[in-house]
Parts: sequence; C-alpha cells; structure tokens
Amino acid sequence: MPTTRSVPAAISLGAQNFAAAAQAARADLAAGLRQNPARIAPKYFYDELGSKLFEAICLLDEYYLTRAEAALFAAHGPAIAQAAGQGVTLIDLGAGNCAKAASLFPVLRPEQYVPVDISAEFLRNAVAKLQSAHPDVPMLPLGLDFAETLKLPPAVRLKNRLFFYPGSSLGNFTPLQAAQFLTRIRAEAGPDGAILIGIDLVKDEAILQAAYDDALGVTAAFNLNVLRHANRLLGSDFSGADWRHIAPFNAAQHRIEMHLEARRDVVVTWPGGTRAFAAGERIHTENSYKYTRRAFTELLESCGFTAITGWSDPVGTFLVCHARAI
Ligand code: AVJ
Repeated sequence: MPTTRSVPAAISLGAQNFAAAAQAARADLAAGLRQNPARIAPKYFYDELGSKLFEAICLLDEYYLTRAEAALFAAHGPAIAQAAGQGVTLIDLGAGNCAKAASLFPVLRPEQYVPVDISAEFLRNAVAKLQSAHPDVPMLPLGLDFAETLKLPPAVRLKNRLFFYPGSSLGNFTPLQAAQFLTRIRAEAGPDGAILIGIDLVKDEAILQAAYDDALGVTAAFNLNVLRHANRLLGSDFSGADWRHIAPFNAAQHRIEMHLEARRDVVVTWPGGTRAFAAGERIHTENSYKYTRRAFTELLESCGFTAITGWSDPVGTFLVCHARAI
C-alpha cells in the first residue's frame, strides 16, 4: 500500500523577497508602457483569472494545439517513455493545471514530479488534486518565473532530469531567446538529462488566426485581462472597454502576434507615470512563433541537444520532440 503523501505548499522562490519582486514587476511594466510601441510581457497574462482563461482557451474548437499535442502523447506514450528511460525527475516548466504531465504519469512513472509555474496559487490547487490521485509520486511544486531563473532548489533530484516544456510555450520567445533558454535547460539537465518539448508547426494562416481570435471571444478576454493584472501590479487605470484584441499573423517572422488596440484616444496613468495612446495605437502583448519541423530540429541541435526523436501527426499540425542534453 502506498503511503498517503501530504501536499507540500508550493515553494515560492523569491517569496521572501516579495517586495522586491513587486517592485521589479512595477518597473518592468512601466518601462514597457513607455516604449514605442508599448508592450506588456506575456507572463503578465497569468494571474488567477488569466490561468483559468488559458485553460478555457485549451477547450476551444479553434485552439487545436492542446488537443493535437495530447493526441501525440497518447499515441506515442510508450515510445516517449522508452526514449526517456526509467526513474525520471520530471520538471514541468509552466505546469499550470498539471494535466499534460499527469497524462504521461502512467507511462513515464516519474521518480519525482516538480511542477514549476509563475502562478504559485494556481499551482497549489492543481497539485493538491493531483497528489491525491497519485499518492505514490513525490511532488515538489515550485512557484517561480523560470524565464528569470532556472536555478532549482536542492530538493529537486539531480538524476535523470527530464525537462518537460509542452504546449508550444517556447513559441513566446524570439528564436534567439529560445536558443538561449534551451541552452540553459541543457546546462541544468546535466549529463543524464533530457528535454521533452512540444512546438506548434507553421500551417495555413486562417487556421492560425482562428486559434488566436476565437468566435467566443475567450482569447480576447485573455488578452484584455492583462490590463486588469497590470492595474493591480502597477496601480494603473486601464479600462478594458477602451481596448480591442487583435491577433495578426506575421508571415515574415512565422509568428502570431497579439496586440491590444486603442478604440479611442486613451490616457493611462499610474503612480509615477502616464502614457497617452492615440486611437488605433497598440500595446504588443505576445508573440507565438511557429516552426517547421526542420527548423525546430536544427534549433535543438544548435543548442547541443542530441539523439532527437520527433513525433508529429500526418498533417504536420504539431511536433513533440525528445532530445538528450549530452
Ligand atoms: C501558452 C504561449 C503556448 O502561444 O499558443 C494562447 C498562449 N495566447 N492563446 C500560445 C496563448 C493566446 C499560448 N502559449
């Protein structure tokens, strides 16, 4: 009989530094709003409501990514487990509701599960549920911004680290930033480490656009919610009603862009700053890069990954890759 494990509270790295982190977020948001064009980084989407809206996006007919990836995990689970080997330390970057990793538990049988998410509160709730469903898997939730630091606490096993980065999250980075991030993962993975990563592939523009501008307006709500989060963090006075969600495909850069476009002349004020937007002016909130299978394999290789195995569907909707750090 497996013993029942109590759920460790999400370790919030930097929680001891809460004031400094809040100050850094304010400085970052204010600097982005002063730029031309203005920008708000996609990490600010994920307050509690934003995380829930993203979960809802994953259920939309138009947002094919999550289902395409889940189908690949289901179809190739045994092959993925074979590539990964026994007794992995599964480090889930951007775990959210932890559903993707949990779907792989039966085949991967991880020795330790380390979900990492910027939204520690959301993570705590997800892990509480998951731990009771899988009492035999030791879990160590970490509330941390892994784009800032990948330094993991000593309680994370060093052996057989498998960095799990699903959902095409890498697409938020420019190709140069993506290469830098993959190189850091490779360094943290160590000699017996590996990566299991999912990436969205370039496809028909209409399919891409619909995925980021759905008929129900859930993605619009997700994008607009960043303004509510900014208001709380920065003390700004954005009104969602002043802004429109737009999601054009930038063909030259192989990326969907999300912006918020001012519906009228708007003045936004926060403690210590102000910014005037003319009607039609935009705030850039996200890039979502799409890769070809060849370009993505070359990216992994250029970052020093080897023994790359890729799984895709016949139409080339989505790609899952396993690769060794050394
Ligand atoms: C979580 C970054 C993979 O780019 O598809 C979904 C975020 N933005 N709809 C993506 C997102 C709008 C998503 N990633």
